[in-house]
Amino acid sequence: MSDEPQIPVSPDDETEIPESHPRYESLLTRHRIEHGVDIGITSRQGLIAQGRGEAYDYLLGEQTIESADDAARAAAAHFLLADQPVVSVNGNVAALVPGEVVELADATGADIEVNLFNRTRERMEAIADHLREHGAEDVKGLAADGEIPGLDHARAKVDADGIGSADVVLVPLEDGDRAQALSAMGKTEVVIDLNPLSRSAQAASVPIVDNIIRAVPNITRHARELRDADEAELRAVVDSFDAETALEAAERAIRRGE
Ligand code: PTJ
Repeated sequence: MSDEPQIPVSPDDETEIPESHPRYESLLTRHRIEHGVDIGITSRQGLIAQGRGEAYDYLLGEQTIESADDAARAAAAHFLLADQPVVSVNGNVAALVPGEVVELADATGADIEVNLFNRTRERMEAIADHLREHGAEDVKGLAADGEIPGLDHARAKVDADGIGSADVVLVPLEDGDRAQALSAMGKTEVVIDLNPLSRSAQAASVPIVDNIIRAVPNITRHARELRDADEAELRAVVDSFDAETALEAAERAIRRGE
């Protein structure tokens, strides 16, 4: 019999993956995505997206590199400075970090909005329910009474009082055209994407090149640390971050292991 752990069938059994396993985090992540597909919140394409992300994570050493930590701190400062920050949630995000998204929203006063590429009423509702089960009080996205100009697919549908009027939006794990369209609307965009060359990462004001399962709790940790900072301190954190430098550092880490 192999030494590999048996992958459990439900997140309730996550403890069946021994934490000592060298690929514990990766196995846990796969398991959550698989479960997300089983319960109808993650699309099958989400499995492919996860595989792509994993390859980059492997090359990063499955750790948060320094430039990603700087980016997470800048993201936290942006959230705390914002009038109306929103965390956008798709099927992968809902499967991987539902509770962590709720904690981030609580720590920063952000709204949570479901926004899907493969949008169906059933998936929208299942994701909103899943987030509520993890403690979310108000989940936006179902009104869909606003629109992001210049996009001809379902991701253009937003809530007018959510992403539609937000000044800072966290956009994790997606392809780049919405990221670019949100930038064109003048919004500050924080992107989480393990691929520093993706269009979303390239379009972001703050690209966080890290696995979402590490990045979201890390933004929350920084937000809690910065909670008592005044506006000048928060602006200094924002101003000291340079997106291009962070993307170059991530690419070097991936290509050359630096
Ligand atoms: O739920 P839906 O219908 O909105 O669809 C969501 C997916 C993810 C299927 C859709 O947005 C998609 O196809 O995305 P892409 O074009 O595959 O892009 C996903 C990006 O996220 C890629 O650049 C991956 O490298 C990256 N990625 C994947 N998993 C992770 C990740 N980045 C951070 N953490 C991860 N765990």
